[in-house]
Amino acid sequence: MHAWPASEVPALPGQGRDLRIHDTATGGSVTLDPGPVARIYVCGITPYDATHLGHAATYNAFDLVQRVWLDTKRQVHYVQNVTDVDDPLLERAERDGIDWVALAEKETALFREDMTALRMLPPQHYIGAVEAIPGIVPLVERLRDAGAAYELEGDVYFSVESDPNFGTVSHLDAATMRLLSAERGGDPDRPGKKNPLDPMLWMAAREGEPSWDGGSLGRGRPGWHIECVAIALDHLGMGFDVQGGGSDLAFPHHEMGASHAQALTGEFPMAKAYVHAGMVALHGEKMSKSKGNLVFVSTLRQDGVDPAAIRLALLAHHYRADWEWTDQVLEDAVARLGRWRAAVSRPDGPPAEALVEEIREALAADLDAPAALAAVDRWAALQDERGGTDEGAPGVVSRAVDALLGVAL
Ligand code: 5CA
Ligand code: ZN
Repeated sequence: MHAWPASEVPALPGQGRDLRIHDTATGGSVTLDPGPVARIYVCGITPYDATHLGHAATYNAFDLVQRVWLDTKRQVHYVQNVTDVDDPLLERAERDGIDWVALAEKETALFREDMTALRMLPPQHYIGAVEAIPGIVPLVERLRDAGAAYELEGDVYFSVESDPNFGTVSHLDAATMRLLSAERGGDPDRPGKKNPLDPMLWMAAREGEPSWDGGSLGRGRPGWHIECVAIALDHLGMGFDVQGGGSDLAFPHHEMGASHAQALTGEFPMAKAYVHAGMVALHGEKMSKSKGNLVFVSTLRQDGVDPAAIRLALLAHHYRADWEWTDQVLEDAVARLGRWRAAVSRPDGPPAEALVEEIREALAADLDAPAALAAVDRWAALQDERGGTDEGAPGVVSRAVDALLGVAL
């Protein structure tokens, strides 16, 4: 699949900082030390509805990760998937009486537009589940042949007991895992499974549903977790730097994915850090396509809201916090954008070097975007109150805000 166009990332004077980030697996902060090419996999959308502010907040967090790396003059190898066949997509297409392929294409196209407008850097490999199937089938066959997977009425399940490190991403107790598994696409109550938590790797063809040739597995379609593993291993290999997603993906999705990969390769861990963004709520509840309490990026854009203001609204919250979208959040962001634009529209101003360092320091410390915004606010206030004599300083600030925060002033 094609991704979306990249906005340019200006180079900044001085030295970028290495990223310290919270890793769900260790429960603490890790300083990442990627080689010259940092490797990141971020779980993509299931395209059955438009991009909402919760999605955008999560992608914003991983965009910042990349901007910090780029500032250290590293290259970034970024991979993202599109879950373009799965139960929720098929169910929505059925409910609305439309073709599931057309629905997925339409929503993926809108996602690309939203990401472009928000200046999110595109992945080098943007891969759909359907196009990944030829790579998924041999992985499932290998897991089965190694005894890490088993068949149940034609479906193939992964045996969580085959990975000695199962549980080390999310560290949840058995009861919580069972509950979350039922809520998030698993089937813990299906009779005949070796362990209720075992996730499906390959679903045998169902009447009226799309299916693909699965070689010795028979016709069917892939499970959700193996989709991301196949794509990540194909394009990044084991031991990549960051696997990212919202906190609702820690279990079962990232836990199961790590186990699949570890059982396949005998290596540990799949990712050096598992990084999770908090959940954005609307009217007191997590924004979710299934509940329908959504504010879409595309609706705001159509209403004439500047995408830079949407981005500032996201950046005003720490990526790990759960927070609530309100009209006030957007109004504050619009006002801030106005203040910043006025401050950089003069040829000279207060010195910019210290501000660039403050933004770098804030982001390197577990992506503290709110602290970065506060630093820019202080510079803009100084410019407004007293101005400054540093020629070109506003240009430096403008480039730093663009390069490190993805906001074009
Ligand atoms: N296709 C899978 C991942 S392989 C999936 O979870 N798709 S999704 O469309 O449901 O979500 C896309 C991303 O947005 C995921 O990282 C998810 O954790 C995140 N996300 C979903 N809802 C919210 C929310 N309310 N707040 C923050 N992030 C969210
Ligand atoms: Zn995923």
